[in-house]
Amino acid sequence: MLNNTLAMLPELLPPEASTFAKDTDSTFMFITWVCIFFFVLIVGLMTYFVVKYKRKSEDEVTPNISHNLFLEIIWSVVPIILVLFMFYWGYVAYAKMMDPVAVLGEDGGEHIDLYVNGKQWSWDITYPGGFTINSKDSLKMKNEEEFTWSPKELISEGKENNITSYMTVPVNVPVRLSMTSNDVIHSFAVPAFRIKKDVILNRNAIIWFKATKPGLYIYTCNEMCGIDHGHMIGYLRVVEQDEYDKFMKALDVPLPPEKQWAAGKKLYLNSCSACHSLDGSPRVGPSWKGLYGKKGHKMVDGSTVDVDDDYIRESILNPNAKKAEGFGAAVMPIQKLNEKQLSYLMQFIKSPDKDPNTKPENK
Ligand code: HEC
Ligand SMILES: [Cu+2]
Repeated sequence: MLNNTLAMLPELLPPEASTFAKDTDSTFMFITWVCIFFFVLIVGLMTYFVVKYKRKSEDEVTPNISHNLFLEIIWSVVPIILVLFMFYWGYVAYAKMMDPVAVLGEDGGEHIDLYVNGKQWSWDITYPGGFTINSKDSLKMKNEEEFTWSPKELISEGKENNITSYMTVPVNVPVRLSMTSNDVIHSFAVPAFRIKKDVILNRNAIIWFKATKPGLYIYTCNEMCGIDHGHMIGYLRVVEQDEYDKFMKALDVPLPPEKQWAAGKKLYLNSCSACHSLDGSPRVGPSWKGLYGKKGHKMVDGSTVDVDDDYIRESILNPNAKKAEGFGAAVMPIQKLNEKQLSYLMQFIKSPDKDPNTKPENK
């Protein structure tokens, strides 16, 4: 009851919109009430003593009290127990945030992977399928009219509030954010979800959440990262599943041709380069140097193939169907790629040294 009264004070706490919010808030409320209790007790007693033991006459002498063992034990042991209890409570809530099982449930289940890129000074959000929404082309989508919300209105409202980034997730579905930074340390925080994690160059920070209430929330950068740090605010829309599906469909516009090879290269660097070199040296798998178009490419079973689109496609989708000579024992893991990603990768594999779309330099 008291908790509710306190939480009703305007803006003291943001809405509770994720599965983590309750635990964080109960810890926070417990600590707040302990503080209030001791504040009242200490300041109250102090005021009372000030009045009661005020010097009554000029020659009154302060009695010399050295200590009181009983009181000292009480005021040491009680706070220790309280603080340990706060630690335990907070730790249990924190451990849940770090443990995917707590979000996904024992039997695993589906989740959504989003990629978050912090940079001075905005956030880029990359959705499954490789479509990135950044501050420049926020919500540039087809079929806008199909939505129950208006992307255009959201953006114009966002602009007024210095919003530079937009994220959309479905309600009640676990979401995993893989986050990294292009430059300095940022920190990704969603107050309504009670989540926050530092985002650091060359590191991949993971955070999970499950939103529980549809609505419009904000995310911010919580690490002072430069002059426009305050502009790293984004709108986070939590929507019903069918609305999310519509949104993903609307995002499903292929990259312009001049960006496809570069997207393929990025996929290569992220997912394939550990096992495939471009310079002819074998790694876990064969090098891609001179691979495309090769005639009579030898397989472990003695057969040969001509390397064309179909062979590459099969090698990626069903890696163990045909194995290149010399790599019979090595296993290529199945790659989860969609059609668009496959076509970008294909362009890169065909011409790993050079983007065929770039015009020859006239020197
Ligand atoms: C863990 C290591 C590993 C990763 C990661 C990996 N591969 Fe492979 N790949 C292999 C191995 C081993 C082979 C050869 C055996 C086979 O075909 O299964 C191979 C073969 C291939 C071939 C056929 C090459 C040839 O000379 O016949 C293609 C094409 C290929 N991989 C594409 C990819 C793509 C695209 C990715 C990234 C999306 C990728 N691989 C990621 C290990 C890997
Ligand atoms: Cu920042």
